[in-house]
Parts: sequence; C-alpha cells; structure tokens
Amino acid sequence: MEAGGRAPWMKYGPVVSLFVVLLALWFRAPQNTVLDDRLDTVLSSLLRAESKVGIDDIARPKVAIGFGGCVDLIVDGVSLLKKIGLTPADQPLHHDYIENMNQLAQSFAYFFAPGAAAERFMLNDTLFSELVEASRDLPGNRWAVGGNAPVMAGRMAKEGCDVLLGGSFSSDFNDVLSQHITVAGAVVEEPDIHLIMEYPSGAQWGHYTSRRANRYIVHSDDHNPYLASMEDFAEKLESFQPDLLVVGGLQMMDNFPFQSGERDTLLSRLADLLSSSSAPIGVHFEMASFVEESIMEDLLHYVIPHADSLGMNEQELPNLLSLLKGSNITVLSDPNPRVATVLDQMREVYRILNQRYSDANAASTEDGTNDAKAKGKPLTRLHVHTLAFQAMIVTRGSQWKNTMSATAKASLTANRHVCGSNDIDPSKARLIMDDSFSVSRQEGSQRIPLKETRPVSCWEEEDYEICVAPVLVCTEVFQTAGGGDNISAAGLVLQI
Ligand SMILES: *[C@@H]1O[C@H](CO)[C@@H](O)[C@H](O)[C@H]1NC(C)=O
Ligand SMILES: *[C@@H]1O[C@H](CO)[C@@H](O)[C@H](O)[C@H]1NC(C)=O
Ligand SMILES: CC(=O)N[C@H]1CO[C@H](CO)[C@@H](O)[C@@H]1O
Repeated sequence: MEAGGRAPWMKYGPVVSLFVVLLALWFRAPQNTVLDDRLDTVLSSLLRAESKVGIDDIARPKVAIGFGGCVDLIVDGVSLLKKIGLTPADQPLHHDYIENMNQLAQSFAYFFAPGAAAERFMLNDTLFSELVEASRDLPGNRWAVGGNAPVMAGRMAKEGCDVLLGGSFSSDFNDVLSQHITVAGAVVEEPDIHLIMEYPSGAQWGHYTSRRANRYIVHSDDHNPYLASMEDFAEKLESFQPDLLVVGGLQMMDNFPFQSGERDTLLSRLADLLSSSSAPIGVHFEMASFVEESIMEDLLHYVIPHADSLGMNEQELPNLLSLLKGSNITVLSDPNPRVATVLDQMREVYRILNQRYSDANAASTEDGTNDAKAKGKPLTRLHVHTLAFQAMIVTRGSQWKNTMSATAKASLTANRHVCGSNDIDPSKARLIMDDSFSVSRQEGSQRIPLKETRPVSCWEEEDYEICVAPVLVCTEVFQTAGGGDNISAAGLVLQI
C-alpha cells in the first residue's frame, strides 16, 4: 500500500514541478518583458528628446565657471572605516564639522543609513591626513579631478562649450583638463584633496544598512575657501565674454575657521563680480551641502539675488526653502521625495525669491536710489535633481531655451554619470518613479501619467513652464560623487 501510494506521486511529481515552474515562468516572463520594453521605450524616447537640439560646434558657446577645485580620492567608505578600525557609532549624530574619530563615526552613521549625500569640513588636520594615508593603499581606490567647478567645466567642454575655469590647481592637474578649458588662477604645489567615501545601496556598516547608493565627503581645504582665483578670473572674464557665468564650490567656505570679516569681504567681492559683468549674461549658482546658518544667510544676501538660475538636489531644496521661510537649516531630508513634494517646494522657492526681487526693486524706486547692484535679478530657472527624476521651472519668455530637451539630457546624464558609461545599458537601469505623479500635494491636483513614448512631461503654470523627466536609475553604481555637477551642467548646455 505504501509503495503503491507513493508511486503515483513519484511518477507525477516531476511533471507537477515542471508544471509549477512553467506556470511561474508564464506569469513572470510577460511582466519582465513588459518592464524591459517599457525601459527601452523610455530610453529611446529620452534620447530622441535630447537630440532634438544641437550645440553649435563652430561658434562654441562660452561658459565661465568658478571657483576652486581639488583632487578627489574616491574609496569604498565602509572598507575605509573598517581599515582604520572605526567601530559603528551607537548613536547617529549630526555635526557641523568633524574634529575627531568619534564625531566621524556618528556623522557618517547619520547620513549612511538613509543614504543621503553629505559633505563636511574636517577641522582636525591630523585626522584628515590619517584618513588620506589609509585610503592611498585601499584596494579599488581612484583619483579624479574633483570640485564643483572643474566637474561642471569638464562636462560642458565635453558637450561642446569653451570654458574659462577659475581655480588654483597643480600643474599635473592642469594637464588632464580638456583643451577647451582655460584656467584662471595660480598654480599651486599641493592641491586640496577631497576624500569621497562612496557606498552602494544595501551596504552594511555594523547594524546600519544604507537605503540607497550615495557618498559622504570630508575635506580640509587650504586654498578653496579663499576663492583664491577670483581676481584672476574677474580679469580674464572681460575679454572672454561668456554667454553664461556659473558659480559653485562655495560650500568649501562652510564652517571654515575664517578670521572675522574675511568671509564677508570675499562674498561681497563676488557679489560685485556677479552684478558688474558688462553684458547682461545669465548667472547660474549651483547649491551644495551647507550647514552653517550664517553662510546660508550670506548666500541669500550676496549670491542668490544675482543668480538667474539655481541648481540643487533634494536635500538642498528643503534646506534653502526652510531658511527662506525663516526657519532653521534642515540637515537631513527624505532622500527619495515624491514629485508633488519637490514641485511644491520649487514653486515656493521660485515665488519667495521673485517676491524678494520685486520688493527690493520697489524699495529702490521709492527712495530714488537707482542702483542696479541693489536690484539683483529675478529667478528665471530652477533645476532640481533627484534620484528618481529631474524637475525644472523656467520662466516663460526668459533667455533659457529648450527646457524639454534639457530636462531629458539631465536625466540621461544622471545614468551616464552614476554608471560611468556614455552608452546607457537598460539592463543596468531601473525606473523608480511611479506610473503617474501628482503635480502638487494640494487636494484635487491633476495627475500626470508617465508616458513611455513621451517621458518628459511639460506644462505651464502662472508665468513659468515646468518639465519633469524620469531618471533611468543606474543599478550598478560606479560613482555618485560629482553627479549633481554633471547633471546640472548637462541641463544648462542646451539652454544657453
Ligand atoms: C585629532 O585627531 C587625532 C587623530 O585621530 C587625535 O589623536 C586628536 O585627539 C584629534 N584632535 C582633537 C582636537 O580632537
Ligand atoms: C533653531 O536653531 C536654534 C539655534 O541653534 C535653536 O535654539 C532652536 O531650537 C532651533 N529651532 C528648531 C525648530 O529646530
Ligand atoms: C559620466 C561622466 O561623464 N561623468 C563625468 C562627470 O564629470 C567629470 C569631470 O568632467 C568627468 O570626469 C566624468 O567623466
């Protein structure tokens, strides 16, 4: 009986399991194919949108970019911390700057778990040198040209622009720059080094697991905080006659131990430079990770009023907005925000900054001071880059062209940069944006479906156009650092 009872099972068992496997395949295969098809269509449609606009390769657009630069030493963050024997902090904690090992452990843990980008000044030279020494022989480490200005310059030169770059570099650094980049600034012996601690999604450090790929950066600059190249840059600017002026790298001043009044002098000189450029050229300011409240206030006073365009990520947007609304710095925000949330924050930043501009104008007309410097400029372009999507607000009738193609290019550049390859491989990409998104968190707001054949959604509101493009998120991360700079620069190139 027993044998007889088992026989049918043994006979049909393999057939049953084969059937189960086939059934599973039948259920899964079409869905995967659908997903792959969807990705392929989004990719080809984004590429088509990007190539709608060409760049004049005879009269190359001219872009002047400041300030500073460094050599990036890129390592796997967790491997480095293990090598130096830093045990995971019990308590993640935010620090404005880093003075010792314990603070490093707490600060790293704070940003590592949510997977939020962060950059901190290291006040302790000894500790910084120790970290750099430990990184030098860490397997898989890489050296690269770094700093916002050189990365944006590199991307713009690659995309067909002639660039004037303000920064003080060592001579071997100058040698690796593109032939389309002219440097304004002194040659220095010892370039500043930035230590980039990258980590993939799901990386583990003790009981912490990273929710997304990102990096934690420490630096201990000697040259960059002083905007040492500014005078040279200002001088060359006159004859260079750029079509666009880009400012970035000012976060190197954050928490730097300046003498009293020093930073103020530097930034007010920068304000003069931005407002005195003879022709009314576009000015773009690339935000970054700032935590010192007083420098943010200075930016609001000296830099942002002179910018026509701002670029930033999902951490920097809420930080700026909170300050504009009179609240404190926000050190950490949701690293994967929804489209509606980001668009609402962008609308508010756009509205508040333009309100400030018209208030300043009204005031200066009233008291008869017709001082052009005091007026600043309205904000006509705002680009926010996030992991899942790119979003832009551009004023109708402003100087910025081709917003749809620029948003597509920014999105493609995100994948190209993070995967480290110019050709996008759909098998290393993933769409994480939802099938449709709401244009605002306000009740009853319109939902826009993500159409594979027209992935960039653009529409008009008030006096501006909004474009949103999904990012084909890279799943095999080569590098996240410098992503924002490459993306912002790529978006600007098509809009000059
Ligand atoms: C700086 O770092 C070194 C090496 O880790 C450490 O010995 C020293 O105590 C630190 N200094 C301060 C002021 O924390
Ligand atoms: C804002 O910062 C001040 C000064 O650091 C602090 O006293 C205050 O508690 C903070 N407020 C909030 C809401 O975090
Ligand atoms: C993917 C990509 O091209 N990334 C670039 C970002 O910018 C730096 C500096 O120009 C380049 O070295 C990277 O190749």
